[in-house]
Amino acid sequence: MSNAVRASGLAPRALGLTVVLSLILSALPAALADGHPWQEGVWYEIFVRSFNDSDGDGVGDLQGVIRKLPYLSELGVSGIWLMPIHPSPSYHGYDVTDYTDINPDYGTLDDMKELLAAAHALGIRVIMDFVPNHSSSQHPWFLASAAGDPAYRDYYVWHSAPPDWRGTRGGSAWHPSPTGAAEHYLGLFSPGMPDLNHRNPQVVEEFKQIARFWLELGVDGFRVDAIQHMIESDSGQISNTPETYEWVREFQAFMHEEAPHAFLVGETWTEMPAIIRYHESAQLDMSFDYPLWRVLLAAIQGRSAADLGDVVAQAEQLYPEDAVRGTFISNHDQTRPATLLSFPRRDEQRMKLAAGLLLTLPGTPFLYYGDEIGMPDGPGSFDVEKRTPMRWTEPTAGGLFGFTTGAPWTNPGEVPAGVSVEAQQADPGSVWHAYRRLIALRGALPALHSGDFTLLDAGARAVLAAQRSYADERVLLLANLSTRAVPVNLAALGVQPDAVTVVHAPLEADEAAPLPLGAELELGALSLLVLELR
Ligand SMILES: [Ca+2]
Ligand SMILES: [Ca+2]
Repeated sequence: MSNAVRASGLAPRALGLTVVLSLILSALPAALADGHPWQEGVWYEIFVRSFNDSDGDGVGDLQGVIRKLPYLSELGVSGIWLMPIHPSPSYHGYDVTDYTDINPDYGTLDDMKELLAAAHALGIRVIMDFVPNHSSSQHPWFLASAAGDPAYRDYYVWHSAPPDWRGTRGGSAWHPSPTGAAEHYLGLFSPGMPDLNHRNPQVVEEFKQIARFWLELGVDGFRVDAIQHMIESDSGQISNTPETYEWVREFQAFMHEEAPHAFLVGETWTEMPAIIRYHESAQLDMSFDYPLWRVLLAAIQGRSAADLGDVVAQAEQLYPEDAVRGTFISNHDQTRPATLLSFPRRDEQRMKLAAGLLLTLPGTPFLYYGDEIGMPDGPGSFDVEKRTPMRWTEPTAGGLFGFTTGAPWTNPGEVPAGVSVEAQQADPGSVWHAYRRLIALRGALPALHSGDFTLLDAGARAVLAAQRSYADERVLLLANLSTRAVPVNLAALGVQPDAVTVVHAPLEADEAAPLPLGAELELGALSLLVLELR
């Protein structure tokens, strides 16, 4: 398999895709009849720099990821999303200087081919971050554009008297030319990230070629960074413009033609109506469900399921039926649940409940590396603290923790004992084991990964009650978000107690809860039950 995938990277386009596709079809699990294979599993976001260092230089790398694929398989994930792995002047990589190469800190194209082959052999798909909205200000395209090279001049947006547009962080969206010329360029995120001009068909074509390059290498799709900011309107609207929807529609059509097995997931960091339009108007394969992220964590913090239930029910109604939502409770831009939910002290039960909701509600879940062990944010308050090195072992006397044999590239901060893969795997009651049980349960019950959702009224604000069903399979979800036990009457939810065939308590070390239940059951504090019904 390794050799075949390696060869396909250099083969003519059609041949390469055929080879890669047939390998994928043989190695990766098939989907239920009405779904896509990529929507049924659980995905895992990896910041390569912080995941696992294979050579002791203190920086995580692709060989480090390859060595941890069996770990991911054991956890049960069926796909990984690699944050940017291209050459870049920044630590995070969202300002790319070469879109078809690998950051030398992380390895080589051969390492990437090896990673793809090894992941596919384990049934793990691989998607990459794709950053078409902006490049690095060090990208040769931008340097040529700034210097006035006619071939690249229109790759970016220049203005001699720029209008008063605000960028994503509130300051001016325009920055003075690095050449000292009396003109400004557009950079919505920062001066180091000039926006590419996707009104220029040559730029659009460049990104199709880049996507083709990685698809031929064997990647299974892309997470599209800053998707809502692709094209600004003349009036200064910087998000969700008609031109941006059109760009997404065209790029999706290209992707489907080029690689039917692959998919796009967009960083749709916006409100529900705008996200829905990416499905309705642009046929986006998958959006990220930012509304659910907000309401799910707020529900756990506020100990009330009311808004959470309403938002999920509303989403079920309003999204087109074939729209796929990528759900998450954390990513590289957000405070980790272990930090957010551990006030004033570490609260693993809350972390498990957040995971339990994520993995039983509708959508395709994306986990963020480290959340499965309840890893908190680092010591400061910048974005880098959400991206600190993975804790593989309990700290040694020398302060090592399995990430590197050298000095980590960033200060990992103090972390309490027990927050490591080693310690969490040794404790059946840990956050890690709850994730593992939840992922397995979700995989075993099509109602959980592909079923519909009907909100029920349990008569208590702290309790989320819902039925999920797929074909003739029915499950009842019961989650108690409060810190007190709450009685729940099954008959009042329309469920006869003798209809319950199996009770799962996946947050608990002893996951098989006792049968039979009476008409009234007591739902423990911060607990989740999944009841299979006949
Ligand atoms: Ca390294
Ligand atoms: Ca833009």
